[in-house]
Amino acid sequence: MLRILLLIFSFSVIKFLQAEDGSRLWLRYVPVCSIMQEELDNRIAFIHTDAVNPTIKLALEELQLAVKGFIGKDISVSKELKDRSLVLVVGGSQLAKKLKLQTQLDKMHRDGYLIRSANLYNRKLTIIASPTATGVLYGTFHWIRLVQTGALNAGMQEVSEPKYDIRMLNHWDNLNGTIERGYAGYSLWKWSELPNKLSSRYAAYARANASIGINAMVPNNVNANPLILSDSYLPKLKALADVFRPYGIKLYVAVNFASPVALGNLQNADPREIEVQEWWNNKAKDIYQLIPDFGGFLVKANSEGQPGPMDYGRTHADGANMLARALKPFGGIVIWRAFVYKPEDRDRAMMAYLEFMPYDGKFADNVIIQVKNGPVDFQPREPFSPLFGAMKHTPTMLELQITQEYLGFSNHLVFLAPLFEETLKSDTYTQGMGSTVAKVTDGTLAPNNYRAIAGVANVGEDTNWCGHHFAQANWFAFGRQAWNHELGSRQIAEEWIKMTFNNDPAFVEKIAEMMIQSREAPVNYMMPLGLHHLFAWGHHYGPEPWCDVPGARADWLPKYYHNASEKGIGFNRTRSGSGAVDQYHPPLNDIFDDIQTCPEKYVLWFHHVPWNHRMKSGRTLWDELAYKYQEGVDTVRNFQKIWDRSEQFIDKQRFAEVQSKLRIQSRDAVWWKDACLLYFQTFSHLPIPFELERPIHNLEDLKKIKLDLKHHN
Ligand code: GCW
Repeated sequence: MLRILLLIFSFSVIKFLQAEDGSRLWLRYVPVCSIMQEELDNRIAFIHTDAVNPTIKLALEELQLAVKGFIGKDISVSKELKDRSLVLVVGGSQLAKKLKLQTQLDKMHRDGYLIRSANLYNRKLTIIASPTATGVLYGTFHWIRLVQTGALNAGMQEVSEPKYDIRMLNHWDNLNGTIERGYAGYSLWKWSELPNKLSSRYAAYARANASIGINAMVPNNVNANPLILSDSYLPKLKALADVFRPYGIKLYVAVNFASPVALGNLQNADPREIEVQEWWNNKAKDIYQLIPDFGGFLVKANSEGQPGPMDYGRTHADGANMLARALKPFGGIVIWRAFVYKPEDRDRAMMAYLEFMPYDGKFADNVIIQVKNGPVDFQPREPFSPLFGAMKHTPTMLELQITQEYLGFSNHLVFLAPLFEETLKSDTYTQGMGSTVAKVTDGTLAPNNYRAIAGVANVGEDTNWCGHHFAQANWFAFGRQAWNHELGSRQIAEEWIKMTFNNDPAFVEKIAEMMIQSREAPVNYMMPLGLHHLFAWGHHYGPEPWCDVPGARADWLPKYYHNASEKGIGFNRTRSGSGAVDQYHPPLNDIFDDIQTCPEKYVLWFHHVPWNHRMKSGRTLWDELAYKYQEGVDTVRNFQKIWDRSEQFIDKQRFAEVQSKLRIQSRDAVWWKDACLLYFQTFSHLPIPFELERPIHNLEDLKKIKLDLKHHN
């Protein structure tokens, strides 16, 4: 008893001393409650394994660190199987045979793991087993998570396998250290110091990814600088790959399609030219010589000014297949992005589908098409991209945006798991009811060679990695959903809160509720009912629905999307408009086409709607719009109350930092509401319903606001 009291005392001192600046993310190994302490004390005295390699070493170290944090005890690594051992078992090892696990491991996904408590040979054992060392590392982190979230139980039997093989982060980091659409400081990658000096954050980053199952990354921007493939950069890439490897993370690179011109002095980058092909073949050889497990190329081609095969009259398939051939002998793949929209007189939302469908089935078997969740561009809410499920003979993968380009940067608390979940669970109907985006990308409905998912990263040099403490939850959620898209957002939120803040049920409940609501809140205070792209020119932070830049591409201006007039508002994508509805599989095309059946959350995405149109609530469209904006503002104000009431549960620093960001978010929400309502009112000529709060800004003043927020590129 005395010992426990002493331990508790020393833990509180440790807790007191430890700065809670967010740098430890969800990997905070703090003392657990006394029941769990006893349970752990009872179970873990040693760690045993017979397979020692760099990855298993990491798992051992992580366990030692965690147990030390949880119960203050140093556990030793034992060469033999002793009582009260935590046993790490890799497929193919003696131990796997001895413990009779091999048959089960043979049937499992290579990254999968099982965790089991057992009494074997009269010994109490906790087994973490996987066909591979990486899987053991994932299992280890999961076991730690179970302890942190209070979910460890004595008789447990858990088997877990990933839904996607490639769970990838795309960094939009430039070689000069800035990050396109990054809001957490400069890039983590110090290109000028590499390969000789390795920042300690490389391994810390890899560890955080491994803890949530992320196993692939692209360090550089898809608006790619050709230099990344130059002879001086390849050793830098190798140095990063070497750090990431033991954590099970494969390195990929974003490439500039015109690299042979920029680096190889070739006349052009035409994929039909033998010289060009040879240049890529040789480049692939050079890369694999340094990085034998290199993953492959990510390509943004013929999009927003990037070069591509169409510059030479060739197709996406020609371009992708040339690169695919270069990588094939080494097992690499090409991830070719579908984010394309030529400056044409067509609906931008239709462009990717129009451009890619003709090449369905024409891509090499080591090419996968990366499609953003929605058909336009990571807006607060979009319907899913109609390419999902439509491409029957070409694997597609989902690209999500973790960084909050269109969701208040790192100032707004927006938990993205519900947005990701909404996309993954969207029914494409392409193979009958239940053909969700998840199922058309995870191999369930089409035997994909590559089952992959990507998220645009939100990490940078900031001490807390993501700028906003709650933005860490989006990195976490992406990893958890990439592993298992069936996990509910609520469960993910609760896990994250328990690991990142604390386990108190009342606190967890309130904060989880707040996080879940935080997905709809910005939709309401920025762009409710299917509105989209009302953002300011040059940055995507504040509202500028009135924005007009002479000479700018029409589809870069908000008016193109909202079409507000005296008659009404919204983009007519029905059959009487752009016809985009027919890119969706029946019955969705008819559902979206008919204003009576189109879900109201998408109504202004698909329809141009009269101001006095009756909504399901019985209100007119104008009133409903005003109500939605108000609801967004009210929700964020309520977040402030929830947070302020939770002070006792949170360390000082993180409490104050989140509190101050919530104030910004509240002010911004009012800014958005006033800007949009006052501007749209110049068309509707209708009063803001009198029971709602009155605007506190003048439209003319709002129009003068010009934030000095550069593109971040
Ligand atoms: O979301 C838009 C961004 C660009 C980005 C582009 C893309 C990397 O505004 O900054 O460029 O999409 O996804 O390629």
